[in-house]
Amino acid sequence: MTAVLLVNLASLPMPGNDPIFPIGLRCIQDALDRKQHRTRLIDFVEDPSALTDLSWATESWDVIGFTIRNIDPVDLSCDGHVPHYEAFLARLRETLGSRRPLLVGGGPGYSLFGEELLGRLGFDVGVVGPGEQSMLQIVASPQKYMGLGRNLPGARYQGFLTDTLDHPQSLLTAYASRGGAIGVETKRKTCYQGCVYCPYAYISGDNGGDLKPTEAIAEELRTAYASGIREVFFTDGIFNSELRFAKDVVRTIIAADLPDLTWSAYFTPKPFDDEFADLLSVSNVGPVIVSPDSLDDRVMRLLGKSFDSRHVTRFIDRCRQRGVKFKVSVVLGGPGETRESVRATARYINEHLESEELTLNVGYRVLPETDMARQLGLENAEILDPTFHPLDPDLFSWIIHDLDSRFLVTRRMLNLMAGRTSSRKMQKIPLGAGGPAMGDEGPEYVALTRRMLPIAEVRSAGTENHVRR
Ligand code: B12
Ligand code: SF4
Repeated sequence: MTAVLLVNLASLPMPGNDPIFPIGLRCIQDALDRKQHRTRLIDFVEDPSALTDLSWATESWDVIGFTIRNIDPVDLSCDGHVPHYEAFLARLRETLGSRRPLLVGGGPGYSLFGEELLGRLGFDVGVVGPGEQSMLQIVASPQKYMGLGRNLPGARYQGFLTDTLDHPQSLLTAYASRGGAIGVETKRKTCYQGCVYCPYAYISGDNGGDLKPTEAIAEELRTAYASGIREVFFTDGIFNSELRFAKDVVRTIIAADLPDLTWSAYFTPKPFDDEFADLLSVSNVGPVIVSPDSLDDRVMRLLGKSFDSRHVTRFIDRCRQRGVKFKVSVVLGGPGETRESVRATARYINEHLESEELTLNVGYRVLPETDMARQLGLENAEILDPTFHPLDPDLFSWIIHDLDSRFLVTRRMLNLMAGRTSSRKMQKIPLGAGGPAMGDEGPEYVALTRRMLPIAEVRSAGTENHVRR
């Protein structure tokens, strides 16, 4: 039996971070518990005092695992989280003194920048991708991994198909009281689409294409419901990428008959048929979220979308006919965005959507292992700080000019203004630094970046380095 402490770094108070239930770390803990290891999970939402008093770290732990969910909030106006992780790890090391448990990193954000974070945070070993199997391997003989300085690939985990998660009541209550949804997985199967900015296939690693048996999904929903959870988010990259299975899951939700339980997920408008829309309409689904990102067909193609604006219109019609609530997510300022494409997207929005049906953002975060990073010729180390695809500085004015006034509500206007201000202050990574880049008509730089100082330097410089949304 190994003593393993698991720390949810995603629950640290950081500007732009609004913590959500730590589903990934709970998967790791559940796998370890089933093999009779001694575990404890530290979460600063559940126990805020654990942030000031780090004495929990000084018990006799063999291994300390850290989950890093987000690198930054993927928002033009927000700072990155990495300096906060560094500052916390420095404090923790100080508290540990001469004690030397094995330090292990993992999580979706960690997986993206595994090599960079391993060094910067001083972990002995990390896991890129689904972590249960590798973590079991590590805790079986921690000494083998001490000072390894390398990441292990994640691996398929058989327990995903057989086990159901039963989360600790106090952790559930802490997050339920904040009003957010808890995550539930239905499958470990990489999305078949190839959006140029999307790193999901890389993060998911070797996920074997496993579909969770619907009985296990029902069991997990019932258990969470019994603990007071009334909102669930299915964490699949795309919930209905396997339409037949998605229908089975929705039938399972309906059959579970859990009054007031609402749920949501990321959907795609294709495949999406009448039968699926019928099922959704009686399943108490919350907003059905689709992400065409643009509503200009040329830009959608450049983004790598496998559907076009006609599919979005059919999706909207199906939802409206059945009173199913939906949200269309649009992110302007990506590859090929021009004055005309912004006009076309705004025209579509004006003609088809109500204000509350639109999620609007500006700026594409360039992430590792994506076509976008490759097209811009940027290395991972260059994009650890918040880094965005080049965008025309006039983009913000075009949006305000083109959208009907009913879409220009205060919150959206504030976001646009914050984005404009931040993008003007960001540094430009010059052409040549990253390779081929934009061609003749593109801007004179490869990407916009917000270079982050270590927290200690920010404080000693006496500056407020954080722009809040
Ligand atoms: C579902 C999802 C959401 C849902 C979450 C719903 C919920 N209540 O859980 C919603 C829509 C709310 C959401 C919001 C956001 N998300 Co999100 N989300 C995802 C998504 C698609 C799946 C995450 C998930 O839960 N997977 C299932 C769990 C079980 O897997 P997991 O957490 O990865 O854990 C496994 C491994 O990572 C590993 N592991 C985890 N911890 C540890 C620890 C150790 C020690 C080890 C060894 C292994 C290990 O093992 C686990 C089990 O196999 C990912 C993309 C992806 N494909 O991963 C993005 C992703 C995690 N999100 C991301 C971001 C940025 C956000 C937002 C900031 C977006 C925004 N601007 O609002 C917010 C932040 C929310 C928050 N406060 O943390 C980024 C994070 C990386 C980054 N760029 O910084 C991702 C990777 C997507 C992307 N754009 O690249 N998100
Ligand atoms: S549809 Fe979603 S999950 Fe699939 S590649 Fe595109 S952005 Fe990624």
